[in-house]
Formats: sequence, structure tokens, C-alpha cells
Amino acid sequence: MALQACYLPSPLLARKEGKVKETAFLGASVFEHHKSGLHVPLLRSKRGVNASVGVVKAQTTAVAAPGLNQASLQGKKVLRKGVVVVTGASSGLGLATAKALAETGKWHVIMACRDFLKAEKAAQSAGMAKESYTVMHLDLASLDSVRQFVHNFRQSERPLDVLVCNAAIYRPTARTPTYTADGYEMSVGVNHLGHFLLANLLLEDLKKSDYPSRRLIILGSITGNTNTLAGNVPPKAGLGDLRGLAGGLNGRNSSAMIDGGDFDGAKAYKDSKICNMLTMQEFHRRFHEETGITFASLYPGCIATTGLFREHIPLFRLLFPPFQRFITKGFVSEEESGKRLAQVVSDPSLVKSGVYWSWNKDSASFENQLSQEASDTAKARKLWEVSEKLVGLA
Ligand code: NDP
Ligand code: PMR
Repeated sequence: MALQACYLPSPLLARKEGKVKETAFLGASVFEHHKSGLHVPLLRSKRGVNASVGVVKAQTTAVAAPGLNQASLQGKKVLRKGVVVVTGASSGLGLATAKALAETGKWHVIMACRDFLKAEKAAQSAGMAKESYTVMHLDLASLDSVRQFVHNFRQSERPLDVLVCNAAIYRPTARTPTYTADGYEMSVGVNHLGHFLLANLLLEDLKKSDYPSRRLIILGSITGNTNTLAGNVPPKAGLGDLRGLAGGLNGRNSSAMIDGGDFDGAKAYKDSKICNMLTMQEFHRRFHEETGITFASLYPGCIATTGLFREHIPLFRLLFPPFQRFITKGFVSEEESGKRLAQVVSDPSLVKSGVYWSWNKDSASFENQLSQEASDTAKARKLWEVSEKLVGLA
């Protein structure tokens, strides 16, 4: 039987190993071995925790748990790194966040990306240390791929402490819809439905984590909130009564737009962001009290230089950064936005659940107000129920 050394969840440590004490230090777990010379890591079988540590020790070779370094194995104090999955970490905000977290030395980043090679190269050119990240394949445009990712992640036997649903596509110049492998309009399929399935499946893994603060973060945006100037730039976001989504969002027997209207690529993106913000709040209502998991969304600022605008016309890509930098003053660099999202992942002061975070001009975080539609509880429930059906959870 293949066995791997790993950390037991803290309640198990307390129960099975009277000599081990856990304390929380700077958002990470510190395991202190009280008896000197206790260097042998605890062991767990592939199928679960092995109760008989002594027997197992005699039969197996210990293998360092993923995310553990040699120094921590040899020392008396062992600090477990947090494990965070970041979708779309191959560019822009996701990459900057992965880099910011990796640089702290306290996080192992699972870069969940559709293009393995691009992600690997991005991590290298960002200067991320090899042992600070793992690239795993995830194509949110395929529900099979989402399920496969979850399977592969579980095979890795890493715990899951934080999930960041960051990946997105924006198709402002598309005249006709494109579709995911499952037949859903691409922007909503990738940005909302793929993440909806991923987050629901990985909720089980977050529940099992012994990390002091477990979080599920879903990116929102100002352009999905019609209580802002940016949110009033046409086409405005709006889900209507969800008739297009309920009809299958497939452009054949239903519209490719959530509200049942004519296809508009820019609106589809903004609609998907409303879905992201409603989903976060519905997760909070359904699971926060029971699990203690923090659910959060955010607007990281206008990161006008990222690949999100790759399909926009060249003139837009030229003028958008100076427009945001000098006119609206909403511009934020990729590096700064990465620090903001990294804060939502790990800062002990941002632990409140159900919050949509934003930052002021001095880069101080605050709890922002969502638009009426983006905080509509009845719509959030309906969106959840329809989405469950579309991704095969109900
Ligand atoms: P980028 O285009 O730079 O990053 C998007 C990431 O998503 C890329 O890594 C991309 O992969 C990935 N992705 C796209 N499609 C898929 C898919 N099918 N499966 C898996 N991954 C996929 O954009 P940003 O960094 O700007 O956007 C990140 C998040 O920030 C988004 O949720 C966006 O809505 C949000 N946001 C951005 C703002 C901005 O001003 N830029 C403002 C507010 C919110 P690949 O590299 O392979 O293309
Ligand atoms: Mg906007 C007043 C402030 C402000 C801010 C913070 C943004 C953010 N935008 C603002 C204002 C305006 N924008 C105004 C006044 C205009 C009309 C000239 C304008 C236009 C505009 C366009 C055409 N803005 C855009 C676009 C896009 O294609 C981007 C978009 O909607 O992507 C979905 C966009 C954005 N503006 C923002 C932000 C953050 C975006 C990008 C993406 C996003 O919401 O994720």
C-alpha cells in the first residue's frame, strides 16, 4: 500500500498524538512536537488516516507531504503551508496573486489553468520558486474537465485551504455566441457555470481542511454593479427573470443570454459577474454558519493592462489604460491587484464572510455595497437552483 507522510487534521492530532499541540501563527498552523527528537512525520494511507501509526512506520518509507520542505521535516517546529487553488493563474490578476502568495513562503499555489505550458512559463518568468507552485490542468469551458481537475487534485492528497475563482473571458467584439463543451454560452459558461461546479465540488475539500481560516473567493466587478458610473456604461448588466439560463443558454431552443435577449458579448461578461457575486452570497447564506468557511467577492480595481481585453479592438487597448489611469483614476497595476487579492486570501482582518471587498485610493480595503440586483436574495436562490441543474448537481 502506498503511503504518504502528511499532517493530520488538528482534531486528529490532538486525539491520537497527545504530544502534539497546534497553535495559530500568522494565519498558518504551527505544530509543535513536545517530545524532542520526534522527527518522523505522521502517516496516512491513500484511503485515509491510518490509526496505527506505529505499525505503519515499520512497513513503509516516509515521503514528504506535498508542500513540506526538508528543513521543516527535520526541525522540531513544523509550519504547514496553506494550499490555495487559483483558477486562471496563467496571466493578469491570477498570476500576480499566485506570485504574491508564493513569495510569502506561507502558501503553495495550485495554478489551475487551461494552458499548462503557458502557466508554467508564466510562473517561471514571474520568478516563482519551483516548490511554491503546481500547475494543474483545468478548462472551465468543459464540465468534464472541472470534474477531472477535482479528481486529480484529490489524488494529489493535498489539503485545500482556499479556492479562488478568478479565471474569466471577455468577448466584447463577438457578433455571435460561442459555446462551451456542454453547449452553454462561453462567457457565462466559463466565468459562472464552470466555477459554480468547481466551487460546489471543492466545498467538501474546504470543509475537511484544518487550516485556521478557510476561504472561497469569487471575483466580481464594478461593471456588474449598476449602482456605479462604470456599471452604467452600456450595455448594462441585467439577468432579467433568468429565462435564457433556465432554457439552457444554448442559442437553439433558448437565448444565449441569461435574460433571454439578443446576444451581446460585453453584456454576457457583465451578467456573468453578477452571477459570480450572487453565487458568493448564496454560498455564504447556505454554508457559512455550518462550516465556518469565509465566502468573499471583490472588485480589485481596473487592471487595464491584462489579457482580459485581448479581444477588444486595438484602439481600445491603446486608450483604455491611460483613460483609467488619468481620467477615472480607477487604474491599478497587476502587481497591486495581486496584493489585494492575496489579502482577501490570507489577511486575518479580511475574514468576514459574505463581503464584496473594494479598495480606496490609498489602497485600503473596505466593504463595498453591491447593486440591488447583485444583492437580490431571491434571484441568487433561483440562479443557484438553475445553475445546479445545468452543471448536473441537481
Ligand atoms: P486575464 O485574461 O489576464 O486572465 C484570465 C485568466 O483566465 C487567464 O489565465 C486565462 O487563461 C483564464 N481562462 C480563460 N478561459 C479559461 C478557461 N476556459 N479555463 C480556465 N482558465 C481560463 O484577465 P484578468 O486577470 O484581468 O481577470 C481575472 C479576473 O479579474 C476575472 O475574473 C475578471 O473578471 C476580474 N476582473 C478584472 C478586472 C480588470 O480590470 N482586468 C476588473 C474587475 C475584475 P489563458 O492564460 O490560457 O488565456
Ligand atoms: Mg469603464 C468612473 C469610473 C470607471 C471605472 C472605475 C471603470 C472601470 N470604468 C469607468 C468609467 C467609464 N468606463 C466611462 C465613463 C466609460 C465611457 C467612456 C467607460 C467605458 C468602458 C468600456 C468601453 N469601460 C470599460 C469598457 C470595457 O470594455 C471594460 C468592460 O466593461 O469590461 C467588461 C471597461 C471597464 N471599466 C472599468 C473596468 C474595471 C472595466 C473592465 C472590466 C471588468 O469590469 O471586469
